[in-house]
Amino acid sequence: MNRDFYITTPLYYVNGEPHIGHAYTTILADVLTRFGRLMGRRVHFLTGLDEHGQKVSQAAAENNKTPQQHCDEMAVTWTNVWKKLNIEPDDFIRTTEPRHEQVVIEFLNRINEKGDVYRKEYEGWYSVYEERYFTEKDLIDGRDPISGRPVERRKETNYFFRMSKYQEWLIKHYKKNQRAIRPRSRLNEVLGYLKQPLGDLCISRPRSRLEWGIPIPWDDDYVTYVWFDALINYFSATVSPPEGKEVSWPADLHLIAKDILTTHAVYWPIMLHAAGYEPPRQIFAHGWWLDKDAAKMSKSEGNVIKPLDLVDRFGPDVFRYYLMSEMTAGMDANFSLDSFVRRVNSDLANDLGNLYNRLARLYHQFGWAKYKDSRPTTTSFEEDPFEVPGELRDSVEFVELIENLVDNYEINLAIGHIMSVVNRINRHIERWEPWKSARERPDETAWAMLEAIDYLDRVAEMLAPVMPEKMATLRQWIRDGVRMPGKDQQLFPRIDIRELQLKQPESPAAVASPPLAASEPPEISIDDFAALDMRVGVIREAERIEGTDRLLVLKVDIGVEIRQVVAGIAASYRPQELIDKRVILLVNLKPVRLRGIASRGMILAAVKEQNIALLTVDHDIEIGSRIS
Ligand code: ME8
Repeated sequence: MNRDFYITTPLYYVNGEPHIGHAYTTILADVLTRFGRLMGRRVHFLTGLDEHGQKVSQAAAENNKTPQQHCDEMAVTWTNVWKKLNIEPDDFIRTTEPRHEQVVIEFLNRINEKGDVYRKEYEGWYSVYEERYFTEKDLIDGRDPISGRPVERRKETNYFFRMSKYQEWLIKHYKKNQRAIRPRSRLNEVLGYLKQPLGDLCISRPRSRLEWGIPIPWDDDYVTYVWFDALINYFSATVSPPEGKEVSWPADLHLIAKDILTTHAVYWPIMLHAAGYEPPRQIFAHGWWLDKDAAKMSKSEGNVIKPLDLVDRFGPDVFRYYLMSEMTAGMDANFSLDSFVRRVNSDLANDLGNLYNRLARLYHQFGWAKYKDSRPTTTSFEEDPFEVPGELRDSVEFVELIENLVDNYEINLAIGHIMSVVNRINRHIERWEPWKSARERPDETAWAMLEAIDYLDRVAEMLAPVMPEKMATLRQWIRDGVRMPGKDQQLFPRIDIRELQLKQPESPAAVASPPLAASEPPEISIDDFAALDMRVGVIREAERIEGTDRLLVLKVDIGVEIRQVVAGIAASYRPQELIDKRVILLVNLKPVRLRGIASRGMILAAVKEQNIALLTVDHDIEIGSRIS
C-alpha cells in the first residue's frame, strides 16, 4: 500500500493547444493520483510535452518561430491549461530539456554498444503527417493507414533498432503478466499484433531533412526519431526528478488512449528490455472522446476546443466531474453540451447541491448544533434512517469498494456509487420529513440529520479527487457550523442550456415511445383513461444498451411479475441510481422491440426539453397498486 506509485500521461505534441482528449487523460491521471493519496499511497505523477520531430518543427515554421521559441511558448499555454483544470503533476517534463536529452543519448549508446543497432538503406512509403514509413501492405488505398493522408516513396539510409530480436520475449512477458495491459481487450489486440513477425524500428532521421531532434550520438548527420526520443521521457524523469521529489523506475502505470497502444505496448517495453531496464508494470488505454457525429475529437480533425471553453464559464470541477462520469473504462464516449448540462444539473445542482442546502437550512432552523454533544455513539434507531449501505456505515468497507473500482479504472462507477449515497439520503429525508418529525421526535431527528451531515462530509471526501476545489469548500462549510451559502454562493449553480447559446441540433432524449408531449391532446372520457393500466413498480435491474446513449433496459417488479422495459432515460439517470426506485409503469401498452430488445410497458416521466424526471408515489404503497 505504502510504496511509491508512479503514474504517467503521454507527452503531448506541442503542434497545437490542448483539447478535451488531452484534458481527459491528464485529469484521469490527476484523479488517480489524488485517489491514491487518499488511500495512503505515495504517488508520483508525471506529464509533459513532446517537442521534437517534424510536426512540431512544421508548426513552428507556420508561426514564423524557431522550434525552440514555439515550444517555449506552447509550454506556457499547456501548463496554464493544466493549472486552470486543477491538475497538479509532481513533474512536468519537456523533451527539449537537457535532463532528458542526456538520458536519451545514454540510452542510444547502451543499445548500440550491445549490438542492437545497425545502419541500412531503406525504401518505403513515408507519411509526413505520421512521420513514419509504412510498408506496401500497411497502406490503405495507397494512403497512410492511420491518418488517411498521402504517402510518398522515399529512400534513405538510417539506423535501425533490432526490435524483432525481442518479439518472443515480449510475447512471453505479456502471457505471464496478463494485467500489464488494461483493459483486457487491448492486451488481446497487442498479442494479435505480435502474431505477425515484428520488423525492426527505424530510429533515426537524416539531419538533411529534419534538424529538430536529439543528435544520434555516434553520427552527427542524424537526429533521433521522435517516438524513440519521447518514450524515454518516462524513464529520464526518474533519473533527475524535481527537487524534493523521489521516484524510481519502473513506472506503475502509463495512461494513454488507444491510438498510441503499439508504441507503448510494443516498442517501449522492448526498448527498455534491450537497454537492460524493466518494462512498465501496467498500461491502461482508454477510449476516445467523440463528437456527436462520432468523429474523434482532436486538433487534426479540426472539431476541437469548445469543450475546454466550458471550464472558463463553469470552473474546472464540474468539467472534471463530467469527463470522469461520462466515460466507461476502455470505451469511447460522446461529448455534447446537452450531456454536460444534464450531468451538472442533475447530479451536482439537484442531488448534491440541494442536499447540502436542505440540510443546512434545517440545521439552523431547528438548532441542531446543540444536539452534537448528546449524540449516541451508535445509532439507536430501530431502523437505519437512511438505509445507507452497510459498507458506508463501516467506512473501511466503503473505501475498499471505491478503491477496487478505481483500481479497475471504473471511475464512473465509483462516482455513481458515491452519488448513490447522496440519492439515498435525499430520498430518506423526503420520507422522514424531518421538518415534521423535528417537532414530534426532536432528539432522534436531530441525531439522524447530524448523521446525514457526516455522510455528506464522507461523500465530499471521496469526491475530492474529482472535484478538489468544490469538495474542499463543502467540507469547510460543514466545519464552519454547516454554513448557509448565500444565493450567489451556490456550490453548483444550475446551468441553463439556453444561456450557452450553442444549442445543438441533437434530438432531445425522450422516453422511448410513444412521444409524451403530443402537440394538442384530444379530450378524453374517464373510460378512455380507465383503459390505461398503470401500476406502481420497483426497478430491480438497470443496464445500458450498447451503442446508444439514451436507452436503458430495466427490470421492473410489479408484484405479480417482473417486466422488461426499454426506456429512453439514460441521459438523466445512471443505471445504478435507478435500482430500488419506485416508478409508474403503463403495463397494458402493446409490446414492442427497441434495438432488438423486447419492451413490455412504459415508464412514466415528466419531460421538459432535455430534463427527464421519473414519476413516483408520494409514500409507501404496495408494489403493483393501480393508478386511478
Ligand atoms: O501521440 N480522446 O501526442 P498527442 C481521448 N506525442 N484521448 C485523446 C483524444 C481523444 N479524442 N485525443 C488525444 C502523441 N487524446 C505523442 C505521445 S508519448 C511518449 C508520445 C489523448 O498530442 C490521449 O491520451 O497526439 C492520446 O493517447 C494522446 O492524447 C495523444 O496525444
